[in-house]
Amino acid sequence: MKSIIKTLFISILILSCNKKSVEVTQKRPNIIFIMADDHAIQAISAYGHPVSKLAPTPNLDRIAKDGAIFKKNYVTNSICGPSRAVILTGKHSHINGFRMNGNVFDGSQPTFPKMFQKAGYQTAIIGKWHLHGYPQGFDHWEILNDQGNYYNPQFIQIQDSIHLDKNKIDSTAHWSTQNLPDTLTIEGYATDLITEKALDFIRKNKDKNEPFMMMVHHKAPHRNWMPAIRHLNKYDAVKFPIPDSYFTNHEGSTASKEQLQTIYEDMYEGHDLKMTQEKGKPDLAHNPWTTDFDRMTPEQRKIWDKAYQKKNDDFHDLNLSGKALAEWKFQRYMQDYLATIGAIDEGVGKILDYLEESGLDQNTLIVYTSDQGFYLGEKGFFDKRFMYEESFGMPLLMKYPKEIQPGTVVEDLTQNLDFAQTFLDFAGIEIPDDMQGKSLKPLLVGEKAEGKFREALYYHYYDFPAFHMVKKMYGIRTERYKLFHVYDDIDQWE
Ligand code: SGN
Ligand code: CA
Repeated sequence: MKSIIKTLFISILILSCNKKSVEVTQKRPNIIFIMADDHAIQAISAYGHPVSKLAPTPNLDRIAKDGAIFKKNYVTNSICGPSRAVILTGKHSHINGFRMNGNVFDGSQPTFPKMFQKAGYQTAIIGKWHLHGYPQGFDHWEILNDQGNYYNPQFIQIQDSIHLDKNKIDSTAHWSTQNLPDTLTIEGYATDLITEKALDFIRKNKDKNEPFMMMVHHKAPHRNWMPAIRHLNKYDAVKFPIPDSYFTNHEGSTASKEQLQTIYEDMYEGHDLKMTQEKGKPDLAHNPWTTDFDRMTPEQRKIWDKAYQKKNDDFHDLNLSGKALAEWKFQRYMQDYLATIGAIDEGVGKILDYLEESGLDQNTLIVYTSDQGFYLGEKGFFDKRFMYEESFGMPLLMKYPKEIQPGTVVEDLTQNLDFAQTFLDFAGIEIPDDMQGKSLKPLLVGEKAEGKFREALYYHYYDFPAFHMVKKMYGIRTERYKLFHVYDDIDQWE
């Protein structure tokens, strides 16, 4: 009798322990972090900008509608690699060491994916990495070669490292992006391939006991804005509103006067604007980099040329110059830029649909953002780097039905610096003291403390002299004011 009671007691104990551990693992949300490259706030219809009304993003808007939209989210340093390093570490550029694109990320430092991995999550990164050195803290990674290509891109996985210089394969490896074998090329369109790889990862992990944390990093809508085959004529018939500041003379800003990122002065007519040399022929105008077009298969190239032929021929007939040409270039830029977002929106839709069908949506925090903001012709610009709102601002949408009320609008000052802490907080993983952001969870679950969430934001851009020649600047933004100092090359406050 005594031993029966003992067995019974032990069985109950084991059962209740198992139940508890199941509950604990189930409680921890999956995290899907989707980040585009250079996706402007103006180009997400949930934000309501006139441009986005002509090129809506219904699937991205689903995240905002069913979850939260951040209206004042900002980057700490408006350039690709640095933004990614801040997101991974929760630390400013001068602390994580990655100040500009050419730097090498010190992969041995603590990052939030490493913390998730240690806490038992399955972790993955798919798509653009751009930090040089191999990703660490991920159970699975498939990264684009450097900036990646729109058509038939190359993906590198851990097993492919044998193709690279063995001496350089360590935590701070700056791998050569030259001479990668053709075997790494996957035929298809980058955005679609990344979406499919992300769906594969979810399918493989959906029934596992451990939750997953996956980072999905698109190449689009990065320069040189090559839309998917099915979207080559998507916006041909649309006239986008030209910003009032398109022809500004940059009064009071030497840095703005001296940049090299003006649509009508600095874009390459072939590479960026896909303009042809003469009517009736597909040969591109001046084109310093042909690689993006050379990567296409002959079939892809044929469809591409056919899709652009009429619009390019029409352009030659117009015989434009001066202001009219500058305005034509704006329209071509917008049509291509926004068409590349078409495939992102569709891909996000596929992921949202799959989460809903599989029932995973309830326990998944899904995030959509971009590595920084971008100019769509404001001040005549494309690209980013400045501390003006268009490139300093960063879109941010989050959905997690269990804890975030649909239609949540966050107006507080937030930053990419906060992402790591936010994800750790939602997953119940300890947040290291030396991270410099703040968890955004209280703003999302209605537990905001009295007073301002944050008094001010700090910004610092270091990448000069470099592509586009935007000078170094640091600054501060509060709810009401912004002040920045352009230094090194000149000494000017704005
Ligand atoms: C490339 C682009 C630039 C862009 C940088 C950085 N030129 O050099 O226009 O500013 O990347 O972008 S391209 O024609 O080669 O695409 S970032 O998003 O990676 O920081
Ligand atoms: Ca970028």
